Order: sequence, then structure tokens, then C-alpha cells
Amino acid sequence: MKRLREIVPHFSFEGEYVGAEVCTDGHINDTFFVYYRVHDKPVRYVLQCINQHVFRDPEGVMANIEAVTRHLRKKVIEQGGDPSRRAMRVIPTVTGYSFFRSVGGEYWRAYDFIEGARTYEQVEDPIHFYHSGRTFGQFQYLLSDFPADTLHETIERFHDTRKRLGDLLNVIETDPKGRAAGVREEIDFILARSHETGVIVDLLAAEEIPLRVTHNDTKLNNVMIDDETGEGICVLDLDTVMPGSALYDFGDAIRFGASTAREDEPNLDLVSLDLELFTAFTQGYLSMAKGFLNRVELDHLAFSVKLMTLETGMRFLTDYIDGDRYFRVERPDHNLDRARTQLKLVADMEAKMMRMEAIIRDVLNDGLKEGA
Ligand code: GN1
Ligand code: MG
Repeated sequence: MKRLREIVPHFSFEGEYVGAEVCTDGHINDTFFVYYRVHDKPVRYVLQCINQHVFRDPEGVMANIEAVTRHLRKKVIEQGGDPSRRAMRVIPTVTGYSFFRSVGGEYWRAYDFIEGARTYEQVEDPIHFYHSGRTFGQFQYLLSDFPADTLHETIERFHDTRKRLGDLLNVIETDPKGRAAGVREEIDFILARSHETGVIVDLLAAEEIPLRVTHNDTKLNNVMIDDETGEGICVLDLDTVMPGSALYDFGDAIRFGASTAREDEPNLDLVSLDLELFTAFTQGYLSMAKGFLNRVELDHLAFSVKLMTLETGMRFLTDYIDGDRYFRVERPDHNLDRARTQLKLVADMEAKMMRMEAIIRDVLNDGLKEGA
């Protein structure tokens, strides 16, 4: 916390400083809540130190975030919404920059905290997940006229699942901690599905599905849900906003939010895909997105759920074998537990694939009836 006292004065926070605490959500950046008082009213800000092992170009990240939040704010205002709740605001430094670079080369940035709303690690009420779907669908919709090619690709080939498979194969080869032999079963499970890893990137390359501005990290805990109405207010964690496929966002949201267990649940018997939650998200998402997705995108929604889950399982397993260098871990084998939940989900998703397809068809057909 000591270093915070040196960082805080560089931001144009309003009021008197009260204190700060660590926020433990998220696997990548260091996050803090900073408390102020403005005319006796408590105010909270979010202060983050960007992880430069993951984000090699923090200035590119902030340029993306600045441009995207500006665009979202403009859209929200045009539509008569409340921009202070519906779009994140980057708090400038006292010298007017979107980030502060410390003497040691750390990059810090700050946001307003939206009060009267919270994020969830797991769905507590399916309606929240419906609203999560609507909020991510709306995010894509509001950015559909944003020039995607002006964004920095801040993590190269982030959701290129075939490349992620290559990363796994490389680390199995070098095996720096001697962990590969202990996870043969998991490796074999992934290898048996290697032919599917290129499906979405190949559709993008063939221009059968368009490149869109996507969020790329659509976990339930990246949506603020209003405490009173249960509605999704806005999307958080814009670090990975980049050109990508809408399928990445749909699939990743389901893999995290529609699981019956936490992402790191060690007891795999508790882990499965909840089809009721799948339905809730699909209804919310398609209520915003069915108007702009093309036929090939719609046809691959269910597949994307499985592919994004397989990809995340591969990433956790890669990091486990690599000695836990990427994702923050809180216990030994944490990344292995995470990898196993993902692979368990993949197997369950395969068993439920036809039912997912049928639900998507029903949701689309109901939508058509409504509009008729
Ligand atoms: C990371 O930091 P967090 O928890 O929002 C990761 C995502 C993974 C996710 C798995 C930049 O997101 O890609 O899906 O963990 N973010 C980055 O929980 O790698
Ligand atoms: Mg996050």
C-alpha cells in the first residue's frame, strides 16, 4: 500500500483522500479501491497497475480504452442514457494523460467506480445472466460503427486458438518444471480436438464472418449489475478490446457464467454446463445481436462455446506446465484445477451440443415471431 500513496496524487481525484484497499478480483492487473470524501459524501475510485508481462504495450492499451470509452459515452448520450453509469470513465492524471508512468516504469490508470451496482463471480439469479448477455450484445452493437482497424492489437492473436495450441505444444516440449508427464490425460484430451482449433480464425480469414470490435474477456465478473433493477449497466475491463469475432465474446461469456461451478473448483463432479443459464444469456445476447450477426456467426454460436472453453483450458494448462507465470495463482496446482474445470466443461458441452443448437434456434424463432 505504501507505493499507492506515491501514485494517488498524480490523478485528478476529487475531494479528500480517505484510504485504499486491495481488490483481489481478476487474474492479471493489480487493482485497488481508493476512497475519497467529497463534501462529506464518500466517493470510490478504481486504481490499477497494468501488468506489463501480459500487456507489452500499455500505452496502446490505454489508447484503445480512451477511444472506446469516448465512443461509448457519445452513444449513450445520443440514446438519452446516463453516461456516468452506462460507460466507464478514465480519470485523467493531473497533467491530463490517461495513465501515469512511475519512475520505476509502472503504468497506472484510474476509473470512476459505479456505485449501486456490483459484479458477480457466479450467477445468483438467472435474470442477471440474461442482462449480462444484453449488456455484452449492446456493447458490440454500440461499437459496430467504430473503425476497428484504428485499434491496437494489444495482445497478438489473443483468441487464435490454433496458436494457443502451438503455445501448449511448445511448453510441453521444454517442460521447464517437469510437470508435463503428470498431465498426460489433459494433454491427450486437448490433442484429440486439435482439428477444431482453427475453425473461427479460418472463418475470419475467409471473410465468412466479419472482424468486429469485441471485448475478448466477457466473464460475468466484467459486467456491472444494478443492485436495484438487476439490469446490466456497463461492461468493465476493456484491456483486451480489440478487433475480433463476436463468437469469442459469446463463447467466453457462456464458458464462465453458465458453469455450475467456479472456474477453479477442484471437485469436478460439481462442474457442468447449466442449460438454463445458457438459455438466459442467449436470450439476452441475441435480443441485441440478432440484428447484426450474419448467418455463419449464428450457425457457430454453440460451437464457439466449446471452442472458447477448450482454448481457456489450454491456456491454463500451458501456464501450469510453464510454472504459473501468466495467471495469478493462490495455491499450488491452481492453474491445473482451472484447466481441469474447463476440460470437464468441454466434455459436457459436447454432450449438450445438440441441445444448445436447439435452444439457439428457438430463441431466434421466438424473436422472429415477436417481430412479425
Ligand atoms: C484473465 O484478468 P481477468 O480475470 O479479467 C485473462 C482472460 C481469461 C481469464 C480467465 C488479459 O482475465 O483472457 O479468459 O483470465 N485476461 C488476459 O479467467 O489474459
Ligand atoms: Mg476482469
